[in-house]
Amino acid sequence: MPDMPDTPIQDMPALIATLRDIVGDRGLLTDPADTASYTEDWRRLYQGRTPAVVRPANTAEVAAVIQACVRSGVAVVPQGGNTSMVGGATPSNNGTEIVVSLARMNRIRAIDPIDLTVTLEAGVTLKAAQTSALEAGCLLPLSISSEGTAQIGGVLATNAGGNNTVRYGNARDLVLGLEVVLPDGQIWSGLRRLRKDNTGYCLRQLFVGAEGTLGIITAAVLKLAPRPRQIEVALCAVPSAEAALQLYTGFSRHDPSAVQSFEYMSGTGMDFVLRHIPGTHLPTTPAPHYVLIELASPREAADLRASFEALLMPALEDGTVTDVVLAESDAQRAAIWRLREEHAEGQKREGASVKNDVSVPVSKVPELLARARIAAEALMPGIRMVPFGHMGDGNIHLNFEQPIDMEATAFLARDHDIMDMVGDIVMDLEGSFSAEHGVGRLKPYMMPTWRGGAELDAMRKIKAALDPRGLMNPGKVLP
Ligand code: 2HG
Ligand code: ZN
Repeated sequence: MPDMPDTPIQDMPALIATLRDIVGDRGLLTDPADTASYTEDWRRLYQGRTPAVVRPANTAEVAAVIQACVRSGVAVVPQGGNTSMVGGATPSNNGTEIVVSLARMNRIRAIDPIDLTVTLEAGVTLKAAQTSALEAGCLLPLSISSEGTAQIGGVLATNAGGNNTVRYGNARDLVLGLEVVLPDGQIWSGLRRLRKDNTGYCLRQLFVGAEGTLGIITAAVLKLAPRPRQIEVALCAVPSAEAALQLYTGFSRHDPSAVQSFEYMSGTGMDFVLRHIPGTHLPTTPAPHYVLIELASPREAADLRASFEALLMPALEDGTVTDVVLAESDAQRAAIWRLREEHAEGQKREGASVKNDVSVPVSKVPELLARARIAAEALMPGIRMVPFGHMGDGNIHLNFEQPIDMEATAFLARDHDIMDMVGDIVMDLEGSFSAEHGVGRLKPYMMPTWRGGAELDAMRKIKAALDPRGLMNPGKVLP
C-alpha cells in the first residue's frame, strides 16, 4: 500500500470530500433521510448513526475509500443487503463510522457450466445469482429465507447456511476464490477457480465468517452444481420432534444425495405464519410439528416420488407421520416453501421475540427442544417457544415469543436470561451458540465463554495482524 501516514485526523468534512472525489455524487449519501435505512438492522435491535454511506462502483473505488478512511483513522462498516440477524452490518451509535455499501457492485462476471463456477461481485443478490446459475443450466446450492435481499458479499462474510446445508454445506464450502480489499487498502486478487490449490494458508476461508472484521469481500468465485432435473417437495405433519428425527434418519439412509432440505417447523410458528402472512394456507391437517422435505436429483431417471412413497407410506401407517402433502406443481412447491420461509416475518408480526440460532448434533434435536420447553416455562410462565429451522444439519432457530399478556419491553429486558437458559442446554449438548447467523454486534459477549482460551487468543492475534488499528467493522465478532 502506498504512503499511509498514521495520523488519526478526525476531520470528517475533509474525509467526506475525499470520499466524494472517489465515488462521485452518485456514490455518496449524507442526508440522514437517505442514510436511515443503512443504520438500522432488519430486527430493529440497533439504531446506529453514520456521517456517510459510500456506495463504490468497483473494487478500485472500495480500495481508495478504505485508504482514505484509514488515513483519517475512521472506521468502516461493510454492508450488503442489511439482513443480519445479529446487527453485524449496522454502525455503532457514536456517529463516526462510515458505512460502505457494496450494492452497486452487482455484476455477474462469468458463469462456466463446464468448470461449474460463477464469478460474481459482492453486491449481487443471492436470488439474482441463483437465477443466473439456473439460466446457465446449473444450480447455486445456497438458499436462505432472505435471499431476495441478501447480497453475496454479506452471505460470504457471514458464512450463511440456510436450507441446503444438509446436502451442500455452508457458504464456506462453496467458495473457490475471493477478491478482498484488506484493512490497509491493498487488493487481494484471489479469484481462482481451482478445485485443488494446496499452497499454504487458506486465506479465503479467513474472510468467510469474519463478518467484515478483516477486510471487505468485493468479488468471489463460487462452486455450482448441476441443475436438478427433478425436485419434489413434501410437507409432513408429525406428532413429535422424535418422529421428525426418525423421518430424517429414514430419508438420509435411503438416499442421502437426494435430500436437499430437511426443515422443521413447530405448530406455534406455523400458526403465526398462517395468521399474519396474507395468502398462506395449510395444506395438511394441523399438527404440533411439521417437516418440509425437498428431494432433488440431476438424474433424469431418478424416481423421487417413489422414494417419498417408499418412506412415507409406512410412516403414515405407523403414525410417525399423521398427514402429508406432496407438491403437484411449481406453484404448490413455492406455496409450501413460503410457509417455512415466512417464519421469521410471521414471528416478527406476532410481537417481540428473542432469537437463539443454535446447533446441536442432529440426533440431539428432540432433546434440545424438550429441555428448552421445560426450562423456558420455568423461567417465564406463558413464554411461547417457536422453534424452526434446518433440522437436517442440526441448526434450530430456538426462538421465543413474548407471553401474550406481557409488555414487549419487559420481555426484551429478559433477553439475556433467555439466551443464557438456552445456552446452558446447548453447551451441555455440545452445540454452538450461533449456527449460521454469526456473532455480529449481538453476541460478542458470548465469545469468551464459548470460544475463549487459545481459540479466541488466536482470533485476536489474526485481527491485530491484519487490522492493527481496529478500523474494520469495530465492535463485531470479538468482545
Ligand atoms: C431462517 O432460517 C432464517 O428462516 C431466520 O435463518 C431465522 O428468524 C430466524 O430466527
Ligand atoms: Zn435459518
